[in-house]
Amino acid sequence: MSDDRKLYEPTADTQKSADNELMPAEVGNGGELHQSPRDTARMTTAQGTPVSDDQNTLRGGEKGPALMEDFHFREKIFHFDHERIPERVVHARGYGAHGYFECTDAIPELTRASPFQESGKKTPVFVRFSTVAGNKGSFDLARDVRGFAVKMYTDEGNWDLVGNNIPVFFIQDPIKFPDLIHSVKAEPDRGFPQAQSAHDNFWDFISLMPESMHMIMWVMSDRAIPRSFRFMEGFGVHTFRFVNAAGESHFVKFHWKPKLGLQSVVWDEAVKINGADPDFHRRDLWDAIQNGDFPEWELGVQVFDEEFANRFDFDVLDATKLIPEEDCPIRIVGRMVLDRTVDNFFAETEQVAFCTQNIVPGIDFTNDPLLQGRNFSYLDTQTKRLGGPNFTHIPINAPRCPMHHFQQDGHMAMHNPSGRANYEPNSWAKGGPRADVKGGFTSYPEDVEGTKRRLRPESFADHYSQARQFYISQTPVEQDHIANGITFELSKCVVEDIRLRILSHLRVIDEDLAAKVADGLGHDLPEATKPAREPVDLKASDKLSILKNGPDSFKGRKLGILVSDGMHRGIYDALVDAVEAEGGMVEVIAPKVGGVKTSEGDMLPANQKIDGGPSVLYDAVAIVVSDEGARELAGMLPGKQFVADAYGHCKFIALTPEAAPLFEAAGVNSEAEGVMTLKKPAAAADFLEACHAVRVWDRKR
Ligand code: HDE
Repeated sequence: MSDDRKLYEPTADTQKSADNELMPAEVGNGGELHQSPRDTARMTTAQGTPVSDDQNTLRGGEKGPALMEDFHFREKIFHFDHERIPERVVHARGYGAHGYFECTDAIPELTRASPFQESGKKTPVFVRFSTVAGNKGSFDLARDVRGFAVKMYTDEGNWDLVGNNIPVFFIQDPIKFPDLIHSVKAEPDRGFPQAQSAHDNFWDFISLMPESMHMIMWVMSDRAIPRSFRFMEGFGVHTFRFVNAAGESHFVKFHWKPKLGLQSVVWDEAVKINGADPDFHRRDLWDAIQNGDFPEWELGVQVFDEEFANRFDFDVLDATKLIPEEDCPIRIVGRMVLDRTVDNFFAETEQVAFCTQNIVPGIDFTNDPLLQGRNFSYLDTQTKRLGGPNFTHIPINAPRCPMHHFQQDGHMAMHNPSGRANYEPNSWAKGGPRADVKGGFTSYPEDVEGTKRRLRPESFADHYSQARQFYISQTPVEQDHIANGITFELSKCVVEDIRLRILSHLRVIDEDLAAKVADGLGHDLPEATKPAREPVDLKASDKLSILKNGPDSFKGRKLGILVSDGMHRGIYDALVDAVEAEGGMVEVIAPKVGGVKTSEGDMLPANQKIDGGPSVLYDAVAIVVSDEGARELAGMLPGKQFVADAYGHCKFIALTPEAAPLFEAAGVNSEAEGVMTLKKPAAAADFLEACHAVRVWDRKR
């Protein structure tokens, strides 16, 4: 067996069956292209028989029929035919990476969970980000919730925190999940639209589900079109429990805060990115890690007790509600760094099986009904997807701590222990593992009582107050984006009644918002819905806005520099230096991918040809061209669009004076706010400084 095959097959270690020690194999060791023994190895069949010819099937005669005994051909085709496993029924499109969680503020007084016991302790993680609605091959910039699932390989088992980039959810009871997902996915008769909520079925369902209104505000905001995974928050959503060594419990909500700050794209950009680079988010994560710019998040916890829960305005078990940071502060307890791309997408990202029920001593569930429902669904779905109960034997899912139990057999069993004892209690000398009464996982002994019924608690009845709070917490620019998002989606609904029903909900959330959307649709405002419980006015919370929590440097962002033959080499170099000094990235776009001849006479290779590198792929752009280059680009549609889109998307734009004719052809005022003419290299630093503001929102308004 060659070295790299070892990554996905049991090693001697994983088979330490003699003492029932089930150790997993190591997964992956960096994405570098390197030669391994496999690259020079002799080809074999899966059975190990050497292959002499992999170009021609075995035939009876030169032009005769194929022969059944061609075991190499049959094995190869058979295996190919079985390459696909069912894609996830939701969150099918995703991208994962390895890294670690490091505790920075130990909290043994709150939890006995091993990752939090000492400052400086590192726990390996695998993280998978995803969209929800689209299929595995859909585009990255769909308007959608992003999954943010973290598997921590702790010393006492795997802890899966399967969260989203939005802190609340659409529904309160898990029995509605299949309906929600059916409604958002492609309509069953026609098989479209793909990865889009802008259609009748989704809005019909939502219009009949007032509990979804808070979540709708979030998914119609720019949270649903993040600039990259690296610029988005993550949330555990549900209220969980921390339990310490003395058995005392606190409630806890988990928050991931990106080190780079929050950043999203605008809707028109999202639509165009989907065409220009459907893999925009996965490429971004891959490139960042490969470049050594390791994405990082802080882990924050909101910890509170029964007393807080009882006096809080809403039920902390209701997943359609959040607890504002102003009401319960976040304590940062650690950081997560993603520093390794996968070696193989299928083996790791596709086969990783997150399960909400994977918790470890020190963490416990609460009675959030949604969480309780999820605890059934995830195990069930993994069994279907991965084909049997032994998916924990796949290296990406295997714990990195010892495992000892009496489970055996089943499809693809890799770890059956040796020896006679496969039951417990037994009286054999080598009798196998025994439960640890003191150290093992114990459920928090919460009192449970009540009548067996199907009901929605009265404390879950307010559906509009936090939707309104979210809306009033946004800047005017973000409020416009929400109104435009809803207007766009509803304009794709053919049935007028559906549009009107949503407007009647919006009136309860915010009259201005309802009026803007009604105007955008060309409808009169219908009567407001009668809510089950009248909303209350809550204080705005700055933490709910993206723009109030954005980046403050160019770190992790990308400048696109459009160049032509004869471009000013000195200004180009100064731009690159300024971006790199801040930890940003540069891409060069040129009329031809071979590159351009600079003012110094040397060749500058390009990363993109102009029609493959539109400005939507960059956070800011610079146009560094000669007179002739400007004229040439002015005659090309992609050249004009590069400038016009950057301007329309409120980006900071730098240009050399020679670029003016291109701006004229694109209909863009080269003296507008946020458009800077660089006459000499020293001006590059000022441009970068200006870019800290992320976008020139005022230019559009
Ligand atoms: Fe999931 N969800 N979900 N979900 N979910 C799945 O499990 C489900 C919910 C989330 O990268 C499935 O492995 C039910 C909330 C993420 O592999 C499935 C309910 C949140 C991922 C499932 C919810 C999530 C999933 C499909 C309502 C945020 C992707 C494939 C009670 C806190 C994980 C799979 C990955 C995946 C069920 C609601 C997040 C079918 C029944 C709320 C990030 O088991």
